[in-house]
Amino acid sequence: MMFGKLSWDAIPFHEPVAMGGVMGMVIGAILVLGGITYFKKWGYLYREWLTSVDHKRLGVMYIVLALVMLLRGFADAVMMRGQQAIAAGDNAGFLHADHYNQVFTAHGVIMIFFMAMPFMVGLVNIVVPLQIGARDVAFPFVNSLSYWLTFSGAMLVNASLAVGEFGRTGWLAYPPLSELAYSPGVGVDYYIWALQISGLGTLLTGVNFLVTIVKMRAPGMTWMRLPVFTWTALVANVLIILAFPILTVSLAMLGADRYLGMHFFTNDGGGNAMMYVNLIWAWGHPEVYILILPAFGIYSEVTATFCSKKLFGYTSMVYATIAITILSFIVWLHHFFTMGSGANVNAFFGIATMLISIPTGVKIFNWMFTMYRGRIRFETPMLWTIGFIITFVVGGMTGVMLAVPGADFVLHNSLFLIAHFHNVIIGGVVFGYLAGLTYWFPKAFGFKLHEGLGKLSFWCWLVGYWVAFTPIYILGFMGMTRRMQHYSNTEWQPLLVVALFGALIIAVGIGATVLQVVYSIWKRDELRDVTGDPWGGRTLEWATASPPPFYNFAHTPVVHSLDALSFMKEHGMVDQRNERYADIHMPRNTAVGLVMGLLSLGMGFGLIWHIWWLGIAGFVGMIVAFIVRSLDEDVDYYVPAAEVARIENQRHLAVAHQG
Ligand code: HEM
Ligand SMILES: [Cu+2]
Repeated sequence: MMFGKLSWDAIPFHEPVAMGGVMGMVIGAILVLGGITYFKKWGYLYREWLTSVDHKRLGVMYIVLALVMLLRGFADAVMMRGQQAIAAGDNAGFLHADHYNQVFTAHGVIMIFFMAMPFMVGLVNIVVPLQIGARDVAFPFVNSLSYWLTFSGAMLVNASLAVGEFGRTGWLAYPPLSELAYSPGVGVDYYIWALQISGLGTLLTGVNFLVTIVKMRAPGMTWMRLPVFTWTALVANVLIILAFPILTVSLAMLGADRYLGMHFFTNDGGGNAMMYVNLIWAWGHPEVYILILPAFGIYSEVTATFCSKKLFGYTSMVYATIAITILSFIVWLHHFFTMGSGANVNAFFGIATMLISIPTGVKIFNWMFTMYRGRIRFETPMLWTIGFIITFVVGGMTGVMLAVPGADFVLHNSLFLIAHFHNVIIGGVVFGYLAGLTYWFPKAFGFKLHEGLGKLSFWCWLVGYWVAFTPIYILGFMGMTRRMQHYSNTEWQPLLVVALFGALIIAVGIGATVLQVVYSIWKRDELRDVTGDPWGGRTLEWATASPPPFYNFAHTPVVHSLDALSFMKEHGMVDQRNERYADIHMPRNTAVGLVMGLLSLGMGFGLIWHIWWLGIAGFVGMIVAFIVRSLDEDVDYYVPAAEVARIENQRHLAVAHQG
């Protein structure tokens, strides 16, 4: 009773591969926690980071989470590539079917929900308030709560490796397979609660940033002066608000089937699995635009900056972004043309899907025309952008192929689909976020990332992607289906060996990024930037120090045009100093977000294992913590003008000192 379904059998001692992963995770955790203890950093970490409500700190914590989960998701990818490279004919490989199914499910879930999403939200957190000249987000405490809910979801997925199992259902947990009758273990329950908890965090983020961008723009920043990245962040957060409740409801209904014996999606009792498939894709298709649109925003900022020109066709870029946002809600059925909706319905969704290529094409031309006759500086963020354009165009075209219902009947569930979406998600989303990481890293930390290692990472990802996924396209045409733990057609094997080789090249790229971060921290004095504007930026985030003071701007900037900082530079307004400072109103740090996150972790774990007292205690605890927080009146304070003056003068001295 006390421990619900939990017992020692839940730990996979008999599975060497899983135990290897567990050991790795435990050793990693011990090293990190031990290091913090040894260097006596707990107090600092707690005060300055874990309880912080500063959007910049939260942004950094989101990206750290994303990079850690990238390592985990990529380890899964290499295991699958390794398995498929050898498991042909009589060879069974090293992963048995049950484990292989968990691995591809965990890989998809981790990469989308706990790598790409936190990476995006992290960049938006660091950049958007600075780009619009704000002191923080609209609801700083909610921002911290969002982070800790996301963190809690990620920890549940990691816990499933060591305690119990993860779903074997694929990353969207289609019923009837995900129903109790076919997935009686806790795997799907881990899935449901990890996504419910982190999904709530994401929804709160959506509301937070929508309000921030609508209400907190600096004076003079009209909609048509909004930096492109902030535009894309705005529509991504609107999409979150519209789409994530659908995810919540779908998972709640699946949960009701599993926990309360209901029949929404079962085979019997009046249930219908296709309702789930419709609902989950009504969330899922907008989700891919939630990921890609901010990446498009990053490419726009990078292209303008590294060509030292204003972006070609800003207005068309904004309208293209809005068009994609709207279209993204009327294409979801292209994920199941084969379900039997009939020719007319399929034709509608096929054509709607193809239409998206028009605004996307507009964007591609805008980037290219910005480069045309520009003085392009080929630093790493620009390389990612060029690599993106080349790679993404191919992914876009194979997407249009899949949007033809007749073609999709043949390609559905084949490796061609796998190649298509990795083509757009690696060449679009991952390249974009890595460009953003390099571009804004000096803003967050005050020193650049090492350029040579950044270039190495770029070339490995670019070449690695093509070597890893071109064979997957071909295998799709040869008839190989997705999610195969073993195959008997040995003709496929050579291409799968090439694909493994490609994944290993990507591994070098990921290693280069890790090394780049470590090496750059070590050499930070050589890579230091005291100007706050290392790339010749055009937008407001570059108008303040790097790292920015916690209040971002001593004086709220006034915006006179698009590319506000370029305008200031051209009109000699940058070095003008206004020495009369005023008190600044700021939010106080709080542990409530952290506490609620940990309580949600307890709640989720209790519900997964049917440890009802823990589930209830976690839930009640969260409500109590929230009420306590609501009653707390002491949530903000004023930074005295003298303190602001001290911080600002220190910075001006440092800049003057460097000359
Ligand atoms: C970095 C290199 C990557 C490699 C080598 C890789 C490899 C793979 C492999 C082998 C599969 C299984 C294919 C099959 O069903 O036969 C897969 C599935 C998948 N991958 Fe990746 N992947 C990578 C990156 C990513 C990224 C960055 C994302 C998303 C942000 C992602 C999302 C997914 C999803 C959603 C699935 C489907 C899982 C399912 O079938 O339920 N992958 N990947
Ligand atoms: Cu779609």
